[in-house]
Amino acid sequence: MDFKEGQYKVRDLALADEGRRLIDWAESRMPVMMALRAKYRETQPLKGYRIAGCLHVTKETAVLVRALRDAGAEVAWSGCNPLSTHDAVAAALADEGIKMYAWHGLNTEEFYWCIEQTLGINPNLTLDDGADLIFTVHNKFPDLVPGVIGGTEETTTGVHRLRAMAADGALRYPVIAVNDAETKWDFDNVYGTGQSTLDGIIRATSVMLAGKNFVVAGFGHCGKGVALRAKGMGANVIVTEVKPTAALKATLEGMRVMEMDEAAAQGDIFVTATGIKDVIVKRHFESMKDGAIVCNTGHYDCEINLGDLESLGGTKRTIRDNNEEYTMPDGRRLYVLAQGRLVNLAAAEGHPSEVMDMSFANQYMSQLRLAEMHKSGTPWENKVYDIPAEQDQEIAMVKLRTMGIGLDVLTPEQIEYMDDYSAGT
Ligand code: 9W1
Repeated sequence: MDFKEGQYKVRDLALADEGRRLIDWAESRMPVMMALRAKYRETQPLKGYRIAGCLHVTKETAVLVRALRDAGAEVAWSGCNPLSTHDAVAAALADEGIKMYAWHGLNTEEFYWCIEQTLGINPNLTLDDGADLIFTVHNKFPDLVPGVIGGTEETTTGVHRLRAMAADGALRYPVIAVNDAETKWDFDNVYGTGQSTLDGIIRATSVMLAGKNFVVAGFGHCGKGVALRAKGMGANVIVTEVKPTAALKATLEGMRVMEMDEAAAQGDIFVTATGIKDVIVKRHFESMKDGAIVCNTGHYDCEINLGDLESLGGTKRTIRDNNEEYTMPDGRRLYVLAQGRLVNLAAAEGHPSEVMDMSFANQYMSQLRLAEMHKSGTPWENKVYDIPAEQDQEIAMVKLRTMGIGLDVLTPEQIEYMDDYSAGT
């Protein structure tokens, strides 16, 4: 471990060069962040601001960190998940002077120790993925609250909890809900999860998707992303659902919709993406075909009931990383990927950089908004704020421009026509 008091604690600083190459690669895929970084390097809107961040230490996050620093901020960072920290990335950022406290596989005590170290900069802005930093400031370091202008939160769960906190009058500084931006949740869930889930399945199995019966449980945003990508790879997609409108959408997308009890016997590959537990249980394992592959990209590891699978009394062996074979007493072999945990994170690398580009542009612009609010001298209320709708359009427009895609513009006559209510339709 490399530790310098008040500066960093990372696995191994010697990994910095490897980390820099990965971050440079991510930069080449994140044009919106790079445009924002170049723009605000000039005007330094974050000069004098101290940001404590708690978010997965990945090559994409490093691009966000560099952009915050280049806008003038002093930045201290910890990871928000014990397993998502990329040690080479952490080393590179520490080497660049970011106060970095993160390493892969730290325990719970170390996790909170890292968060507390970042609070040592006496932050006036917080940046969260899961709200651990906001909670730590509120519960353990209330003396810091008066100095904090506001915070930003990345996730659905975090935003939900912060809204509950605000409703109880317990939230003590304003927070912007980054998650609720359309350019965040819609693209993360559909295109991020869609690609990374297939990526994880392929890395763990090298299986061919074309011609397979590919069962997707749940046709929410994540399920839809997975189903569309699988279809594009030539699979026969079967969707299972509990919600009538979702089932109807899947049907009209050309997918077969049926009960899991029926799909279980037909599927070659199963992906759960429902957010609820016990989607695949004992009776499903009992009717699956020899060779069936089962994995989850939904809510943690409870969607596939592995206890049920173990209870069928077969034998188990590891085929390769993230791929375990269960041989049933009747000789059928079933394959479980990543032990039923999120296959897109465990067996692949999370969302592609191109998707994180937009999520992090929302984080970045929200931090700027908090600093602007502070400079204008009109403080906000202690509640959860939404991203302005114009910010979504702005981010999407920059993304399109960097992709070389042009848009038509409404003429004044067209706008007048749209708004006209004098002559009927
Ligand atoms: N976030 N940069 C694992 C990611 C764990 C993870 C998690 C992402 C990114 C969903 C954020 C093994 C990156 C992250 C790589 C990796 C997430 C949990 C990103 C996808 C969300 C619980 N949640 N995310 N890249 N681990 O992709 O910051 O590889």
